[in-house]
Amino acid sequence: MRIDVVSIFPSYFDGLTLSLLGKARSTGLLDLNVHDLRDWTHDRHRTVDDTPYGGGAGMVMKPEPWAAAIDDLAAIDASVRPTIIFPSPAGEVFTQASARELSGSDHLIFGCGRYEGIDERVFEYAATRGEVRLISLGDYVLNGGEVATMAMIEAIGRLIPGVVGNPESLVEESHEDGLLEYPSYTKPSLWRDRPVPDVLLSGNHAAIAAWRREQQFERTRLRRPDLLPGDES
Ligand code: ABV
Repeated sequence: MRIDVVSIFPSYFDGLTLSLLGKARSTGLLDLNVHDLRDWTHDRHRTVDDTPYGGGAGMVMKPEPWAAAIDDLAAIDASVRPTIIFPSPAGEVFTQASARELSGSDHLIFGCGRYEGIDERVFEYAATRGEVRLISLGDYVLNGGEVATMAMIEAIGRLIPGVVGNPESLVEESHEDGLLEYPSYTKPSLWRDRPVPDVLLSGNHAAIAAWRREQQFERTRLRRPDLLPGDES
């Protein structure tokens, strides 16, 4: 998979050289390219923002550098229509299902907005070059799209076949089956007066599987009832 990220703070993404995604990049499973939006400006001050028409607080990102960036990046592989993602608190909510779906893409482009937003015409223009998605991590506001993009790249990247060494570790995680994960324990079996649940030491694999399933339902009911069928919230 090829991923291009456009940001005015490209060094935010230095962390993606670490750990599993860093390995995936060096082995060629993930071709991640981070770009500075200002490289698509032409004025002496490398201007990316301007005052909003109609008035209001803050600045809006200008359309021209974004269009030039999208043109160049979409043309890199003309054989695929990229998915162009703009993190936005006004977008659809990102879930494990979104990550799964996007992990099957050949080319993702992330546009990281700052200030009060990006000129609306950029989204319309981008739709002439690829499949545009405005995506939110949740109902809170960040200072820009960079941190949201990093979270999405990590969630998507680890689902690319071969990135996570043991694929079985992916299936038992929270959200893959719509429920929260069961609790995990390791040695010692008694620690500061707290025992590991007996069933886990029993060697009875059917009983262990049943207990873990119950724990998944119980935790989901307590912490995330919205995930259970019949919840209208
Ligand atoms: C993108 N907040 S995504 C740009 N939750 C600015 C703020 C922001 C995003 C999110």
